[in-house]
Amino acid sequence: MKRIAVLNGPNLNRLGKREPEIYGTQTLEDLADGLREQYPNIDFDFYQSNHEGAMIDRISQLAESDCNGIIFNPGAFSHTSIALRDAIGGCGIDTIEVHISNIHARERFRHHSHTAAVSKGVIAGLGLQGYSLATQVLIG
Ligand code: CA2
Repeated sequence: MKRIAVLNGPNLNRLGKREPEIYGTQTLEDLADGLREQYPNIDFDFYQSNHEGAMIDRISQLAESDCNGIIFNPGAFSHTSIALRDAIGGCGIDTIEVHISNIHARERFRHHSHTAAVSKGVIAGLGLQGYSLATQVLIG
């Protein structure tokens, strides 16, 4: 069975609770339920943290595991964190970066992602469907 880690960064624990016009009405729990229902043969490992160091620790643990792929929404850390870029770049696991909103259609400071450059690909602006498409790509 393939194992895919789904990592969500800061403030994404609030998904579905505020700003529905940008991020929709579904919660992280809905995301997990939907992926598990759509891909019953995949062992998903969900993790969310508001802390940069905790995310780096998690990626480091995954690097030592049998994880087959990472779906990563680093949230605002995408635009700021060279440390997360180094963690993803050095983990040896295919990673697809997902943004729920279209970061390129938003404020200029969201247009650049440090982590995108070390990812296999990036999906932005397709809502939670982006996580499903990323799964499809990772399971090949
Ligand atoms: O579009 C995305 O997925 C983002 O990664 C979301 C981040 C944002 O900083 C990135 O630029 C783009 C923010 C996530 C905050 O999510 C909330 C959801 C509901 C209520 C409050 C925050």
